[in-house]
Amino acid sequence: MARRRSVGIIALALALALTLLAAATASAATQTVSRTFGPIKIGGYEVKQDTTMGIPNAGVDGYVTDMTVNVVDRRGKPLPISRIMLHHVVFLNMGSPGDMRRDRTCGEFTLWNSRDTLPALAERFYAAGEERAEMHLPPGYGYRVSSRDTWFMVWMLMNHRQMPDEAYVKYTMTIEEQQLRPVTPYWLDVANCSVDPIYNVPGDGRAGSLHRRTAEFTMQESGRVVAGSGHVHGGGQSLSVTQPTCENREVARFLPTWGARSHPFYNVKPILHEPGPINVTTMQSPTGIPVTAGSKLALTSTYDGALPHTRVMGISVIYVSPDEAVTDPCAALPGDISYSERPAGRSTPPRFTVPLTGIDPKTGKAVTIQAPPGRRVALRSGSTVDVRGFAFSKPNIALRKGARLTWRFRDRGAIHNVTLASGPIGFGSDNLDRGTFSQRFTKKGTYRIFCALHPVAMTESVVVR
Ligand SMILES: [Cu+2]
Repeated sequence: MARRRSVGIIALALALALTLLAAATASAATQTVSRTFGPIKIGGYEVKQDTTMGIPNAGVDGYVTDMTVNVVDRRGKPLPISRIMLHHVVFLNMGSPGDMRRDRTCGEFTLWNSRDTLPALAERFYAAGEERAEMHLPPGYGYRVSSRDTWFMVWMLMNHRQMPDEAYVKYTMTIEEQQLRPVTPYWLDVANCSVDPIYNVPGDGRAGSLHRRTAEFTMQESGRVVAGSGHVHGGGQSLSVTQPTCENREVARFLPTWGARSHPFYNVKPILHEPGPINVTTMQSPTGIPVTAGSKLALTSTYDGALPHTRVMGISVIYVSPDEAVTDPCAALPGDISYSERPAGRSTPPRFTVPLTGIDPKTGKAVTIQAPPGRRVALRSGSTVDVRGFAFSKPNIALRKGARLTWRFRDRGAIHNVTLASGPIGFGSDNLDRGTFSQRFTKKGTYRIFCALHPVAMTESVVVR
């Protein structure tokens, strides 16, 4: 009897322990985890960009349902843009043995020097810029992750102060350990497959005109688009996702909101690029927008066409829940498509002129300049400017209308570009450490130019008469 009772007590204790364990497991099923990468050391007024392999991954096996990112100090406190600006950050996942990932819209990525490429053996699954885009999937869906994943990060940060600084990129994820319906990220990008997917809006149209750029993407599986987000730069009007296969009907539209005139983006000096939006709407649909393997989605990026906007982007990341039961990509759209609310702000991109910035020789501080120091030299069409030693060899140039200028990139190992800050027509070169870039100046006026990677050190003024 005694033995039986003890067995009974043990059984009871075991049952109790199992119950407690189950409760513990249930409470651990959803967790919020934060990971930090850094420190990233950035010189005074430096724009720093890189691709880092092996950043901390989710650390657990499960499904990411929500993800946010910010730039913080050593103690985890968010850094104001008066110190560091997170220009953009992209997260890529190579997966793990037995669950290798590949990017769905690129075979290979072009690297920072615009020349070397790497096979796209990792999928871009989340990104954010100044608008701090967030990933929020509808209930029941998740992006599958494992503690054995290899993660990459493509990032660009700007130091707005004279003194060297350091920053950490902190990303926070809600992770569900139970199985959810997995989503596949599709990266839609009108300048796709580059770690710096930029293009330039000439901005020589009349007031109110628009500039559009479209790219098409082939879906690799049938399923339903359950969420999406967008990224544009200064001057952006909208991002529109359409189905060319279905009379090009619009299935999603992402809208930027711009800060008020008093917003730090327009007031924290130096201003090293045209400020981006403070928010871009995100889309959710628990039912999902139908897509089928082989059908196409198009992304159209629309910008203001009346002012130049250089080195802009047009990107949307959408999340597809694979479902072989979807056979008609043109089936009726679900009734549950919803968008995040737009914050207070301006709904159309403000007119903004990017100033040239130089260094005050006395204080070493950044100041707005009209032109770099030095005399202006008149050049014939076909003349060349050397880009060498972190400088343009001829910083002040006068040209006749219609003349062509060629920049020769001669800083081996250091990448530069030639980018319009302000002027009659927008243009920008690739990021280059060799080779040349040419531009014909077809409109009279003053062209203020900089290297967007070294905007304080490398400036140039071209007056076209
Ligand atoms: Cu440069």
